Amino acid sequence: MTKAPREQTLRVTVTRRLPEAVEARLSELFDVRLNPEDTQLTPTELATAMRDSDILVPTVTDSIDQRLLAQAGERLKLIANFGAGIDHIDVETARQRGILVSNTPGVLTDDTADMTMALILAVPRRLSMGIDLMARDAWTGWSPTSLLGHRVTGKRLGIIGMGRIGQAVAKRARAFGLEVHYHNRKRLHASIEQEHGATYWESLDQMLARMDIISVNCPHTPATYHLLSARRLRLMKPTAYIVNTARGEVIDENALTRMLVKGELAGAGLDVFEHEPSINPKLRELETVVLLPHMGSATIESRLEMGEKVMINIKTFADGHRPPDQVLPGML
Ligand code: 8YV
Repeated sequence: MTKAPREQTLRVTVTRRLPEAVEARLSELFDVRLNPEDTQLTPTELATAMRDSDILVPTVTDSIDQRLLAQAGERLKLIANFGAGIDHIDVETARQRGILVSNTPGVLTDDTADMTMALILAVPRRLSMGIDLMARDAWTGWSPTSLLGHRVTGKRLGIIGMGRIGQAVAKRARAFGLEVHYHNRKRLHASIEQEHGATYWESLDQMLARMDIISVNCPHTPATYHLLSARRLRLMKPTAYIVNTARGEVIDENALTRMLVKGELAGAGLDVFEHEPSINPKLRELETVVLLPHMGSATIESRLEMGEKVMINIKTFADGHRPPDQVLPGML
């Protein structure tokens, strides 16, 4: 077990601004370096932080790769990520260097599932077109044939990744009368399938071909990079919709955009992108698409609870134990 330095002297560097209450508590507990300007640290600044700190608290916007980890100082012992996804951290290299990694699972499940559901409703019901019409003061009055979308109730939803968030989406989807289907690395226990009324598809290809709506809820790992490749996207029905609140890298964004432009898919709701904050500019021109700026877990409640988890992970580590949310290589 990696030995933690004495708590009072622990230097913790937080890469982005966090809610005031979290920063205040962190400052009471540790020798904290904050980032009040909230500007993303450059690789050089990150390297400095990793040289001079015992603990780093990064977010999804910091890429902690092999090259950076090679420059980490002897004193860096824990990377306590503020976030659930850890695809921006090279966990294996960290492990080799004796640096533990922890994350904040569970506390953003409901908020992310809510946002997924919001997109599942928004895309087929053309919410963004209605909002745009009102914002431009272009509404000329009700008409029986204007802004017609498609009914959500009764449609088949295929969830890719039936972990915490996938299951929380299933729960919501059922309440909206959707038929729940899923694909997962491992089949869930029969009692959980029953609880969600969910049908398991071992073959992702076969599920894709039969669904009306696909929701991506799996983590981004080497195995899920471009899981929805051009080939797989072409398996979907042209009337189908796709929603992604997980990670942009799971979908080949350019292939998806090309299909949406040609009308080979009915629409998409995207909260995450392959090269955030850049997006394929053609996506912005499409009426069939709802775009959000990675705000799936953006509630004050979730951010406070994420902060709470980060502090528990650091404190437990400082007390000489393994952080409760330690992430091991290949775990996600
Ligand atoms: C967080 C997320 O806001 O936790 C995650 O994996 O994708 C987001 O919802 C972000 O990661 C904070 O670092």
